[in-house]
Amino acid sequence: MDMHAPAAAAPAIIRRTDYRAPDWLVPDVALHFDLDPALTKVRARLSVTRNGDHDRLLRLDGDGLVPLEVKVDGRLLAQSEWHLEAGALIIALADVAHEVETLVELAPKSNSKLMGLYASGGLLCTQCEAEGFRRITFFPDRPDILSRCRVHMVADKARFPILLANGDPIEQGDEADGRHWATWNDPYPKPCYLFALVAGDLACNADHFVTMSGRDVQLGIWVKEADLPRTAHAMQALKDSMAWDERVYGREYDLDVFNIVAVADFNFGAMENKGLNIFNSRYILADPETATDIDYDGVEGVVAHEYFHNWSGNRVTCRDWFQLSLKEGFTVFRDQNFSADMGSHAVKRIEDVRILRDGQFPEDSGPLAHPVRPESYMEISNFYTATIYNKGAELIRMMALMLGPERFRAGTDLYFARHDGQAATCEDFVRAMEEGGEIDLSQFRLWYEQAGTPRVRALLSHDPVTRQVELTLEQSVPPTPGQPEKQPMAIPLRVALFDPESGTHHGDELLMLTQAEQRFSFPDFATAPILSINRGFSAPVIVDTNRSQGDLAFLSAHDDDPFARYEAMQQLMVNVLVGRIGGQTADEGAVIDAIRQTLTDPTLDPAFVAEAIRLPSEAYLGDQMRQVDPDAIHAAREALQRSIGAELEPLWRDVHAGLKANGFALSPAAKGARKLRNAALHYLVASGAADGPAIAFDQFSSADNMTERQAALGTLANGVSPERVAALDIFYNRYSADALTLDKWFQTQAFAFHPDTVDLVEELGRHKDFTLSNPNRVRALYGAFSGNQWAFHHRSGKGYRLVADCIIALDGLNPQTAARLVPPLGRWKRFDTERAALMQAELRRILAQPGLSKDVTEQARKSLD
Ligand code: 0A1
Ligand code: ZN
Repeated sequence: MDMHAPAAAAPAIIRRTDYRAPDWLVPDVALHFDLDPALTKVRARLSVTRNGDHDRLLRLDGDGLVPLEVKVDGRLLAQSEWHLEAGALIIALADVAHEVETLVELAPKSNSKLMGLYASGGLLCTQCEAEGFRRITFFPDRPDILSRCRVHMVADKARFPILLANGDPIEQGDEADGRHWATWNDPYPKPCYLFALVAGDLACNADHFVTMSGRDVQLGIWVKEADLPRTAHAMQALKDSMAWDERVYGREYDLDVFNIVAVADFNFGAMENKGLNIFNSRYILADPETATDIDYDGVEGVVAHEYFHNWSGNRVTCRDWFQLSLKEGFTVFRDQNFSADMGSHAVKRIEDVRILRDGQFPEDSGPLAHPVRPESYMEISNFYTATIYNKGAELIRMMALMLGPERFRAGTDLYFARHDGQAATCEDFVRAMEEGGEIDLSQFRLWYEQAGTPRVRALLSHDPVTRQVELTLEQSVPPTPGQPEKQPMAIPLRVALFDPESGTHHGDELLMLTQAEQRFSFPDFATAPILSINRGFSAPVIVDTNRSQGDLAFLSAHDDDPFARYEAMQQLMVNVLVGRIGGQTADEGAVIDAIRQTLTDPTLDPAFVAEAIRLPSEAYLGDQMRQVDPDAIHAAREALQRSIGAELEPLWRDVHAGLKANGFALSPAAKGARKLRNAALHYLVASGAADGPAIAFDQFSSADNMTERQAALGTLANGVSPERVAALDIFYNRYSADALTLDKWFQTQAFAFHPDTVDLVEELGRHKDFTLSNPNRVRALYGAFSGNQWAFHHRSGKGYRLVADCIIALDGLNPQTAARLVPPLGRWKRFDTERAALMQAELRRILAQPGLSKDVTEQARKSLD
């Protein structure tokens, strides 16, 4: 061994404060693709202009590219006239404007990272966000360079009859040798991360949309011919999104065509490339046979999200990647409200808060915590996080709440008008809100700077003599990596004070908590009221209160804010469970009564009831404890579930039988009924009733939709009945040819509360249908498994080893997807010393791998701190 070999260089850290305007701009690009999976030639002609008075070299980013030709103003440069530096092409240019041309060759079919130009199921497609364009051609790959782009593609006509790119189609034609070509032009200057092309044998679900100004836009959803019948829901979602953005934000679509392509291999959910969105097929394809209601909602939400990016992301883009939440937080907020308008506001809010608590709160309290506008990164792909997306959306929501609808709209109008065609910052957005909405957001800006979930302690006291009610609020923001000290935040809290006699309140108030401790007085209360706080989850904080179980039971029956009502019920359950886990004999009667009361209240929407009666997840319970004890949590939760099941058994039977539908429908009412019916089945089986597995098996076999079929399968998968094995086999045989549905078979087993889950996952990792090359399959098995707290944290450490093995094996193929599996291993500080040591050992083993990617290195290193 060479003792002088340098240690693997630490990946460079990029800092927000190092931002500098670009040295060279690229107003126009012409790209020529000679497409072939084995060897694609890319010729790029860039018009470059010097930005300011300087003599710095032109630097065109590249990742794994070798220039076969470099020309400046038509002249072929000698090798000595350019050089490569960390993959980038460096050229000295004399004047203020030049034309630079490069030629490179790519092998899309060997691109397993799924970044840049790659092959998926016979298609050629691209993914450029965040830094994939530099894997296609030499270019200043940063979002503040906006270029008009023209794309010319040539390919074999039989294999790739459809050629799509950004913008509008211009021309197409045939060549003599069985090849054909197409030219597309995108008139809107855009950053290169929004570049896309697709070539393949695709069928189109074609439709159209007439915009608010009367323009007719051609819509196309492109999939494999056999999948066409599964595209109707996505098309409806697209048209609904287009109409919604006009109605709610005054935003009209701007090109003559809007295309969506579904691909089977994709690292994330979907991508908002200008005029040519590329989707993970799981967010396009849906039919009752294979998609659950959650899948349908996912399709609707993601189609809307990508469409909404046309304004919040594309027309106004990000100056640098530290501003990622500018487009993502705002766009998530927009898609959440769209979905709420399409279905139930109450239920959507509950679902979104659950996603935040399950995904973002743990991130914010762990080693990977970062502000919504981060200060530094090694690999930007690691920052497509729940904090940037979901907490970012909560920040926009708080501003919208503080401003009210009209002033918020004035703020967004100003933002779009002022920054259209620009690369903007989070600060630009906040300033537009301040000016358009006439509000001072100075202190609110801390939400972008400080990581960590604020904690608010709320104490209510009542003086019967003065009839005064006093609410004392204290806030604290926990230390997070690099931020030991925090300042008080501006926290908008919606509150109401309920009269326990009448069950009503005198109105909802918005309190602004801006200091570390603050008192609010309310006059004229004869009796002590009951506090309803953080109604609608007005701020993404953790609230501790001095409310009794009786107060919570009252709110779970009377609160007129659906979120607060749900929350009271959850807190009631958490108190019992955390008490039990801590060895106390907490009374479960209040929980059972509240569930009975909720189930039998005819005024409630079944979808809301299903949410309200659901026990908090094991992970959420873990978050409420000083140290997570996965076995004790599991045992306590299972025991409570069994009691609820047994005590209310006749009710569960009634609900389950009563909600059996006569034929499938996708209306909110039908979806709500299925949700509650599945919850009833779950409790019925949990009760231990002898016929439970048979009833589940019957639902599994007779269902005419995947929502009921998969729920029954999931319920059976938790147990050890003979029906479990039968149902899993039937499911496999029926769906093994359909990748998205087979994912559910893997996922259901990885999620199962079964004593042998960890061994089953190991076996499934060797199953003939398991593959590391498809990110959906990897997430279905290992992603789901690492979210199964009880199984993943198996005392033996085997769960940690399985996930670490997967990360190591996957890193060489697809580092982005590998890196997304690291965070669960980084939660070791929350566990006992034995588990913590096992998790740390796996992180060290990962870090010891030679040639480890920057993606996994960053996540694993930070996770060990
Ligand atoms: N902008 C997309 C997310 C996305 C990010 C990176 C990707 O490449 C691997 C793909 C998609 C969105 O918010 O939907
Ligand atoms: Zn997005």
